[in-house]
Amino acid sequence: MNRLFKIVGSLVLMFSLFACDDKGSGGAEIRDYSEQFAADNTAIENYLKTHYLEVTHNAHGDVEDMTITAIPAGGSQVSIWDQTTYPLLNKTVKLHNILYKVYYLKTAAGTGDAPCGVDKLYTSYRGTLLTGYQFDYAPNATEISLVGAIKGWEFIFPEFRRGVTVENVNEAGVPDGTLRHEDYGAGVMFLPSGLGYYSQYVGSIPEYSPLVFTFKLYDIQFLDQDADGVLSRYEYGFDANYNLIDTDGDGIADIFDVDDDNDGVPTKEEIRIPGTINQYTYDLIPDCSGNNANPARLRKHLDATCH
Ligand SMILES: [Ca+2]
Ligand SMILES: [Ca+2]
Ligand SMILES: [Ca+2]
Ligand SMILES: [Ca+2]
Repeated sequence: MNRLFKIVGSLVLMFSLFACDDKGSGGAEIRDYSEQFAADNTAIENYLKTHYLEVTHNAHGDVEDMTITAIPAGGSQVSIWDQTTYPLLNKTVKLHNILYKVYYLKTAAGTGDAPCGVDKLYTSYRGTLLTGYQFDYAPNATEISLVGAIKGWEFIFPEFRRGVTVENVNEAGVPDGTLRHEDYGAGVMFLPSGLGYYSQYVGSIPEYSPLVFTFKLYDIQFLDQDADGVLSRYEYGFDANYNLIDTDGDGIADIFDVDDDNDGVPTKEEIRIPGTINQYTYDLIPDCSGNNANPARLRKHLDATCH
């Protein structure tokens, strides 16, 4: 009897250990992603219809600050949902086997390159809950790797462009070694909890919290996740089913695949300039016929018929 109890007891313990993956930090069952997204989307749309956005600009015309406030009773402010100065946009992305609709808006598009979803950023940002509670604030350029960031950042930052970095000059017109950012992209993203922390209680963010971020995209560092010589920005993208591009269909997305066309020759070898140890820049990688001028060509590292 005593032994049986012990066995049952350890089975219960084992079950609880294995069941941890299905529980949130509060110990409750993890909620269904689809149902939670529907609830979050309703809450976000209500927020957009009951809050207004104020944007200030600096002397150069760049976005300085973005503030979101609840429209007071009887107030004449135009909601984020109804205003047309900064059109409300949305993007469809796939995660957790469901499609998420993510609202965002641009207060400035930026003039430079866009990052891809796995690059490194220099950004300033403010994070709040739908209640207005501010849980994070980084007023100065902060280095963020999108790979380690919440998923909403990976999906929305590529819609924005960086600006330029300019060196300040002193009164005599001599560069003083300090830098400023100009012409950068800026905006607001409204993330369902599934693209944030979901069932985790993180810092002062309760479980299942939709998150609002205002942000500026100052600069980007382009990365090559799989070290194959092709920057991730040229390998990152989504197909018609919202999956990461996987040229050879082996289940490893191009950004992580060292042999993108599965012809047995690693990409880093295929893009080597014959007779040298150097690789072609992406612009000059030829197709199987040797052509390197046709912009629509299929580059040889993506074509299994040659290497
Ligand atoms: Ca790569
Ligand atoms: Ca692949
Ligand atoms: Ca190959
Ligand atoms: Ca090939």
